[in-house]
Amino acid sequence: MSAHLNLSCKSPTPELKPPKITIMWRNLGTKRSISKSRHGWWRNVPIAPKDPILGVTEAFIADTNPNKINLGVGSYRDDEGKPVVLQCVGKAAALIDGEFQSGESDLSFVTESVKLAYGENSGLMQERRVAGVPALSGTGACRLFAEFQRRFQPESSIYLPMPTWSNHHMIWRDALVPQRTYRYYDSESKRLHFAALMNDVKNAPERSLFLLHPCAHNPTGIDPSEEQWREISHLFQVKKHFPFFDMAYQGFATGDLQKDTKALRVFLNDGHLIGCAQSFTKNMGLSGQRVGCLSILCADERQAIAVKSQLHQIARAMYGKPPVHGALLVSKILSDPDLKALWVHEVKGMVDRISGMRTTLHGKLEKLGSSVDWKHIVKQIGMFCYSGLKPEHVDRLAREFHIYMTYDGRLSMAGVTNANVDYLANALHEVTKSEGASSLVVSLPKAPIAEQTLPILADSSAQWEEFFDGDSRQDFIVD
Ligand code: KET
Repeated sequence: MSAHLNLSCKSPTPELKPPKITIMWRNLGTKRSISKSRHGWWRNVPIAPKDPILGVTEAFIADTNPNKINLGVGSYRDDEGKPVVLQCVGKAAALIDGEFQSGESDLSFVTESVKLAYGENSGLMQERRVAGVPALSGTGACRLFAEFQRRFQPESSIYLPMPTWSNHHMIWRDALVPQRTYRYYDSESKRLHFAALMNDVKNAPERSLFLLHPCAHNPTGIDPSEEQWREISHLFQVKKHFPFFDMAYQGFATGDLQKDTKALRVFLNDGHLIGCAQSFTKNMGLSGQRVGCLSILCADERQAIAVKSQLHQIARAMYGKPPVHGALLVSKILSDPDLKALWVHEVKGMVDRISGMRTTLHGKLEKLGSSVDWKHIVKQIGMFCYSGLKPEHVDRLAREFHIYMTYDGRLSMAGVTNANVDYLANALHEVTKSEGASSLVVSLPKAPIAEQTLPILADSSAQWEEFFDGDSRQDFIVD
């Protein structure tokens, strides 16, 4: 009311009336310049390169051939090629239905996840030295850690195994953390290149941060033995390195969830402070729920409180909190002895199906008289077979046989079924007919790769070839 009065008191003379601003603004530009500026905002945005893994699924979906097979993404499928809802998940869902969904569920989810990874009786939770937070699955846990690393170790790099999950490169790139690689795989023998790995760990500057796959290494399907983990852990102690474990496949290496934590146990026994990203995407089939946990073992409770508060703050500004439903499912399964026993049994079932398919595929290729030595199909563990197929084989498999996999020749064994294994074996035999026994060799750089700030974003065989090409110290600039 008073505002109205004031205005009317100060009513300007007719000549000084405010101009009709809207009309003047409209007159300032022609229709043409408006539409031009509208188009201008994002004119310089290029189409992003396809994700090396998710792009495969897109190509698979677009293919209408009835025989098509998706061996791209590492998600578990049953023998009918369908995603599974584990029985333990179904039962847990019925139990948590209507349960009060408060922030308090965080606590038991984190406690249960940490117990699963670090060991039931490790006592670390009682010591309150673990800073753990729920995360948006394994990817989110890695991203959160990468951000934390940049903030609190701003001078540091991340050492990634060569090869590794392609998204590791993108995650640490986006967190602006420089990347280095350490050698892991010997393409000739298709085994762990233990000597090279130890050499690179030794030659890294003291107090470096290393990403380690504790079990079922993606993509190679090769893990260090317990003895080798001991050696690695010892060298980490000497060099004061920090191990960050990305555990996306707990259970998938041996079929036993506890055995698969052996790397963590070795490091914990040696007194290391560690970080760990856990994912329940594969081992609980919770792909759509995005459930994960990031934990950092600190020197004492005070540090753990500080670290946890920072992790919460980073997450708060990025996405708040992850959805709670998946975390409730996981904590229900992990804390209920019957559900947990059922889950343990179901994990074993998934792993047995995959290893059965390895044996069947290998047998079929032998029967076909393939000239290639395919023993690695059965020797490798976990979800993948790092086949050694070259980009031209991968291209042919997609074009002629409608079989899809990533350009590095990684096959997701979870996509192989009793119904498609004959067709797959025939196709593999067909595209490798001209190859000799030892010719399926992935070309990897011979030396560790120097600092990279750019990702590996290969969406064509040409890009993969460029990536793996000769000089291992080149910068990978892919735009
Ligand atoms: N770490 C590793 C080593 C890994 O292979 C994956 C997923 C993740 C983390 C991410 O997990 P998630 O919980 O889904 O966020 N790898 C498969 C799927 C993908 O690329 O998204 C894959 O390699 O096919």
